Amino acid sequence: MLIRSIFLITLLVSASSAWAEPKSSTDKIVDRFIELDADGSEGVSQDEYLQMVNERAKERFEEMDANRDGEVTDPEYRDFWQEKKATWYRLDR
Ligand SMILES: [Ca+2]
Ligand SMILES: [Ca+2]
Repeated sequence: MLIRSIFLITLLVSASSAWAEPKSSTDKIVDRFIELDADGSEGVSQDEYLQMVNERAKERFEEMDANRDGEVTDPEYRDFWQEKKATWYRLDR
């Protein structure tokens, strides 16, 4: 059943790519950027861009502020950095 499903998905994917040009990695990145266009103007305004930046910064801050008291202390940032460093640079020190 699983193999049959995988076969059907593969068939559908290859059939759809027969008439659609495969997207380059740049196309995919541009598509993701253009998704920031919240008002449908076909362009990303500074406000639309800053909205995304602010959301990401807020998420990052909440990740750093382990005890959720609104401040990131030395040990909190140290822990955050150690964890991120290991993920980003695949180091374990
Ligand atoms: Ca826009
Ligand atoms: Ca804190």
